[in-house]
Parts: sequence; structure tokens; C-alpha cells
Amino acid sequence: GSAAVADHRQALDFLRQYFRENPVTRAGELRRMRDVSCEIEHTGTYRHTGAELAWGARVAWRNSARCIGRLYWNNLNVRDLRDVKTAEDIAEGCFEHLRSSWRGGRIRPTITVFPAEQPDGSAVRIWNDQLIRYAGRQADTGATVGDGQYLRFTRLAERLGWRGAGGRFDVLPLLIETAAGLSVHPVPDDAVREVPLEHPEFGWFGELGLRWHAIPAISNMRLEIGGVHYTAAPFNGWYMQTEIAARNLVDAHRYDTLPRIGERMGLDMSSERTLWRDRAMLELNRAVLHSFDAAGVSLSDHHTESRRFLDHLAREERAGRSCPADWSWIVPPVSGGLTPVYHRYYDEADLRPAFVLDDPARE
Ligand code: HEM
Ligand code: NRG
Repeated sequence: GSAAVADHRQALDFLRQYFRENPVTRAGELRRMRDVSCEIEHTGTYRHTGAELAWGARVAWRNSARCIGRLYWNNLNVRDLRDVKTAEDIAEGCFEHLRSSWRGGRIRPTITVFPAEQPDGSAVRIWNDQLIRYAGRQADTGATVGDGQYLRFTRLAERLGWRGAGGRFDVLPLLIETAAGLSVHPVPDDAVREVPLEHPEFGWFGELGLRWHAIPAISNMRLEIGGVHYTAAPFNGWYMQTEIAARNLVDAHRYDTLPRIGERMGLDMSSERTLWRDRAMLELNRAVLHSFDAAGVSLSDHHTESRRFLDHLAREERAGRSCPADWSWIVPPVSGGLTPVYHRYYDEADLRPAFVLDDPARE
């Protein structure tokens, strides 16, 4: 059958797992199993209780093998917006997600769950990979302005009528697909918190004009719980500085800032063996940590987050569970060997509930 139809086996597997960790009476458990079975028989799907949804979302996080930040999986704030219908209301639900997760800088891990895919295949989709991302354009000189990863997405938004200010950090609009079609929703300023970057010692650093958004809110992963597919379920925690300072601002096809930083530092850039790129990147990491701290915005560092992750692993093992992890994603992109997560192997099981990345090929 179609992927949208929840099959009995997945639903019952999920409920068994749910009741194992959230025990009720045997009679209560059997009644719920029977009701769900009936509901699937008659409608092709079923509706999770609020408690099942919240637990399912938390365990999907717990099962995310690529995530180093899982220690607090049980504290995920779950917003139930399953009854929201129009693209306008979905966009507003996303903006409110960003506002409520912000908490004055003490970012609260949050997920908002919109309506699930229906048995007829209809589904809500957010085309953005995160709720906040910066536009990228090719200038006439051939140089990239903004985030080079979003050249195509930016062109698409422009074809749909959106116009950015033309800067390096223009926040892209949300593109939301519902049964009614695809629509464009600019993100209001009060939903976008950003941190301008400064360096604790290099006074000139601020002149580079670099900044980053405070909240990483992934919006293109399907949340799969007991055979139900929540195609729109954006979630966020807080950043680890390496994500911004070793990848987003560094990758050659993204902001590619190391040559400018190296120049301003006066480094010998004549050969890789001078390690000028490593030195520039290290200072960029310090700048991100310093700036988020000064602004009072939650941000983790790779040493702390690695230690927390191993605490999490130990705690999971004590609870009788194995914790799946993907070494190549868990080990941070700078100073890997300095962190304890580098020096071991992990279980690689693919567990459910889960966050699943769908094919990005749309447009
Ligand atoms: C991936 C950190 C919260 C689910 C990651 C990555 C990092 C990270 C560093 C790797 C990203 C990359 O290399 O691009 C954190 C931190 C959090 C946090 C510090 C703070 C609380 C969450 C939450 C969820 C989540 C709340 C879901 C409810 C995931 C998933 C991935 C991931 C699914 C893999 C993304 C992909 O495949 O592209 N996380 N995370 N994380 N995280 Fe977390
Ligand atoms: N590297 C991406 C974000 C991926 C997820 N990271 C988190 N997730 N910290 C970037 O934008 O740099 N989270 O939910 O906190």
C-alpha cells in the first residue's frame, strides 16, 4: 500500500514500545491497541494521543544517530499543531515556534508537529531545510553574495515573487506546500534572532560584518512515529559553535571567510604548511563562542557537548538501551582527536521513531 497508510505492524510495535516505557494497566494497553487497530482498519491511519506524540517525538530525537546533543532528549518541548490547516496558519505556527523557543536567549529545544500525511497521500511540506537560512546570489562579477548553498532556493523564492534586500544575510522566506499549492511567507523580524560576530582580541573582526542566526531549526525532516508520517515537524535545539565556525562560514561553497580572516590576521598564506587556514578557523571559532556568550545566547562547544554525549551514552546503557551513533557525524569537524567521542566505536542501529530526510529533489 501507499507509504501514507499506517500499517498495523508499525503502529502496534510503536504502542508496545510506548507502553514498555510508559506503563499503564494491561487492560488499558490492550484497549489502546484494539482501538488503534480498528481506527486503521476504518480510516487507513490513526491519531496519536498527545502523550504518544510527545514521547514519539522525544524518542525520534533519542534515536538520531547523527546528533551529539541528545542528553536532554526527554525535555523536548512538543507543540501539537496537528489541527492547523492553511499554509498561512502553518507559517504562523513556525514563526511562533521560533519566538517561543527563543526565551530571551536561553534557547529551549522545541518541535512543532503539523498535520500528518493522509492516506490519500496529501501532505504538508516545508521546502526550506531550516526555518531560518540566508539567501545566496551570484553577482555580475561571478562572486557569490550570501550563502552559496541556497543559490537555487533563492532563485526559486524570487520566481515566486520574493525580493531580498541584496545583502549577505537576507533571511529567506518560508515556502510551504499544502493541498492548495505552494506559497511564500516572509519571516517577520521579531522571529529572527541573530548574533553579530566579534572577536575577544581582534578589534577589526567586527568589520568583517559576519553574523549568524541563533536558532538552528531543521524543517525538512519527516518525523515518523508508529507508521504515521509527520511531513512537517520543524525542530530545534541550540548550536554547537563548530557548525557555524567550521562549516557554515568556512566551506568554500558557503561563506568561504578564511582567506579574508587570514589576511586580516597577517598570516603567511603562501602554503598550506603554514597552517594559516587552521589558525584562521580557530580564531573564527573563538569569535563565535565569544559573541554568543556576550549576547547571552545558548551555544555549545565541542568539548562540552562531547562530554555530555558520552554521559548520555552511559545513561542510556544504564537504562538498558543501546544508543545508536554515527561516528562520522558525531565527531566534531575541528580538533576531533581532542574530544573523547573520537576514541571509540558506536552502535549503528536504525531505530524508530525517527527523523528521516526525504529526497530534496523538488522545484
Ligand atoms: C544533528 C547538535 C538538538 C536532531 C546534529 C548535529 C549537531 C547537533 C552538531 C550535526 C549537524 C551537522 O553536522 O550538520 C545538537 C545540539 C542540540 C541539538 C547541540 C542542542 C539541544 C537537537 C534536537 C533534535 C535534534 C532538539 C530533534 C528533536 C538532530 C538530527 C540530526 C542532528 C535529526 C541529523 C540532521 C541531519 O541528518 O542532517 N545535532 N542537536 N537535535 N540533530 Fe541535533
Ligand atoms: N549544521 C546545521 C544544523 C544541523 C543541526 N544542528 C543542531 N540542531 N544543533 C547548521 O545550521 O549549521 N539542533 O536541533 O539544535
